[in-house]
Amino acid sequence: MMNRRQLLGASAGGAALVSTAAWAKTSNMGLPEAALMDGPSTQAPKAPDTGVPYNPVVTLNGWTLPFRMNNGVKEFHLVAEPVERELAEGMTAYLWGYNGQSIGPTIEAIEGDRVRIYVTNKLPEHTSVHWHGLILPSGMDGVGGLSHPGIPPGKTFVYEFDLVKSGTFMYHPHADEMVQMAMGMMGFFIVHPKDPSFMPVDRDFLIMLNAFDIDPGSYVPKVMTMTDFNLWTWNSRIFPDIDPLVVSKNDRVRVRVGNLTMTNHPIHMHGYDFEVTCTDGGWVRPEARWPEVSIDIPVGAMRAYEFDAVHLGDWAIHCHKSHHTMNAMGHDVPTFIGADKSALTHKIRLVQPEYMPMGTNGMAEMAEMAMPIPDNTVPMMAGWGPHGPLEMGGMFSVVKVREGISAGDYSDPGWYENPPGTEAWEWTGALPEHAKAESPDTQLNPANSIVSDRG
Ligand SMILES: [Cu+2]
Repeated sequence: MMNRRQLLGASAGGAALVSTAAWAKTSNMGLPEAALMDGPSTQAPKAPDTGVPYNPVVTLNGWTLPFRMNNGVKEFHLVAEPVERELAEGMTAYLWGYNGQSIGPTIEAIEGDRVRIYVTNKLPEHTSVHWHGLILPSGMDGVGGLSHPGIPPGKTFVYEFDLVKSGTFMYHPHADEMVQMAMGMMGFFIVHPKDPSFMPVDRDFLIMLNAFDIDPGSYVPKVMTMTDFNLWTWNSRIFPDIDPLVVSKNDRVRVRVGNLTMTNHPIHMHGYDFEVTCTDGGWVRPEARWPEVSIDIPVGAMRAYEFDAVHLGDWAIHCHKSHHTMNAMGHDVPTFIGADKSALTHKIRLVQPEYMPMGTNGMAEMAEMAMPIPDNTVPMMAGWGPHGPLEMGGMFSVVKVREGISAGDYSDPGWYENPPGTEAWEWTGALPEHAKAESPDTQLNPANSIVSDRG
């Protein structure tokens, strides 16, 4: 079993596993230690020190739950509790999660393992844990009131079952589900094949799609929201603070994506075509796979895809619903494209001299503007790349494929430098008549050409 010190040594980022005296006490009474994570940085994968070898998964901005062996049973301890999660630098949310964070820690085990999972409820209401996609006895399925009574506040229940198949699964409450999932309670459950030669990969990334509705300046999600969320997150984290997917050239890479929001998300990755190789129902047989560059992740489902990382570069990976790559301030804003707001701006400035009209030439100016924003929120589209603003937020990250990255190294290699002659350049020669604009202003605003009285 890995002890706390070994885990600290294995962690990659600034965050560290911490433990509390309270848990040391319960540990003496026979429960496994309930590890706690205090920050949002991606933790280095945990290579197994027992059983058959497997290549551990990497939970972006997350971590893997330690376990102990007890007479051949793999024991874990989840604690359902209120947590503070940094969604991005400058924005913290008061969520519910597991073991100190939302999303909860990833559970990793091996096909054929028997697992015993202690679940302690430190929430103010009952909860349960449903093991999504796993084949198990009915009474272990975690539907509060159906499989077993809800776990009352302050109590610990024990789930125990055999992992009869490998694959990509998740866990979440099945008790006051609307509230508990809107508050951030969810995690991955990855079961590695007992045959290490079955579909091995070099890098195995986990992304859980989730969403919150948190007003700028506030901290607690509005749990009644059904569709109109304003923060679209991966593993309870938003771009530009979602860590990159760091890959060494020629690695075989798997990306596993789960969706616990109320809408589908077409996940699009640039630079590659890939094949869907696994769903939460199991592995896809080779003859049943087909090529894609976007994969729609339905609500309450998981998809894993694989590719060989042969193309060097910085490749965007994002949800293709463009509103899902925006942060909180991108909503409820009227469209002004082509509108002449100069007269209105003049009037507003008489009473509000700092007023800035926005959106006339599109909204990209929002990304560059250093506009004051309320406490505890983030700009609508924020990330900066090597060539300027990315104008992205929410569900976006970058796959960084480089030569010679060591196995197990997930540290950010910085921006890719395009080799000479391989980057789009500015044409400075003559233009055909139709392509010429009278001035940059009319070029940007077709509507201006029909506004005859523009000043
Ligand atoms: Cu989306």
